[in-house]
Amino acid sequence: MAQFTPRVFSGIQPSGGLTLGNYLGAITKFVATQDAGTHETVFCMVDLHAITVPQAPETLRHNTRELCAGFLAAGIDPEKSILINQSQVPEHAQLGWVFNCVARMGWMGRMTQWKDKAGANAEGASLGLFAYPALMAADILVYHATHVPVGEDQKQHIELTRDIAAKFNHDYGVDFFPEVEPVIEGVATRIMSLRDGTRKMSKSDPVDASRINLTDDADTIARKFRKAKTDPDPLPGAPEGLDQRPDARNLVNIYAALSGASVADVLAAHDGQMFGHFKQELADLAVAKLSPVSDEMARLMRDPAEIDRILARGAARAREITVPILERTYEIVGMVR
Ligand code: AQP
Repeated sequence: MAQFTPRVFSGIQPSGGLTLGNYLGAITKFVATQDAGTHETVFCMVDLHAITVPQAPETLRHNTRELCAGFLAAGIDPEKSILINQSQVPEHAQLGWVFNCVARMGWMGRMTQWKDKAGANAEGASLGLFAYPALMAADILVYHATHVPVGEDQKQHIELTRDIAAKFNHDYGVDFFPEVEPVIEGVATRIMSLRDGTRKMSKSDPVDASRINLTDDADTIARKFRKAKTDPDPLPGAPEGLDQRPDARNLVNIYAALSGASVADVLAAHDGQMFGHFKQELADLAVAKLSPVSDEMARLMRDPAEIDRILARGAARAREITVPILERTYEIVGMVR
């Protein structure tokens, strides 16, 4: 087995503003991984993925810069990590094409995200939405990344990435692409909608009250938590008391993730409390944690040229890794170089 440099890759789509789900499920973990210093780290705004569903061009450009501001404000250091926008590193799309020819239609058709997003209208969905996981595999493997921190919803795509790497290696008789490992840890792997505890909190949910946006002000955050769906029972004293209570569980999970405490400790401290009171505490905690991040995002957004400079430099650093890996891939496949 070839030896690979321990390297982390992960990305977020600029398909809307950042949500509390992206923040807790992804960005805070990215920052922790970067700061641990055990792996090289590459973080990406995946704008090519965003256009698998319609995006207004100016909104996409704004969201991409705002997402970059979110990464920086949360603690991603562009000197320590490689911070990039996907379309500025063309090898992602180039390897994506090779992987379109490795992945099988049947594999793609089984992806739950495809089924959820295409819904009943698969005929009208874009080809890009169907092929999304092959491009995602390329995003990861064009860096020979070994670990991918993600939320629970992306686990199936990482498994597909492993299948694509294994099929490529097998078909061409090489040991070229690594077996990537998903890293799905902590209580925040799946933050749910504030309006329906059985659905994921999502930046493209048409109902704004279903999510906390990182750009929401303190009043909006408090109002959204106040109106969050719960049941009439008080908080239980132990995690088993949250069984069959998805909305209640979600709020407790969010509290635990924001405070750094375990779910058991949060429940022990709030045993028997009514949700009205708990929601107020949760809102205060969320505002205390998120407002420094959103203030810094707003500051960074006042200088978009600086954001563009950071992304250009990130792309140049990224290509030192991606160009040789793509060149070698083309050689293996039989392209004249
Ligand atoms: N609700 C969530 N809880 C925990 N983690 C989440 N992630 C997203 N939502 C939650 C994690 O954030 C990273 C980036 O996700 P993405 O933007 O690439 O796509 P997504 O998972 O499809 O996120 P959204 O917000 O739901 O976007 P849209 O609405 O455009 O589809 C991933 O690591 C993801 O697990």
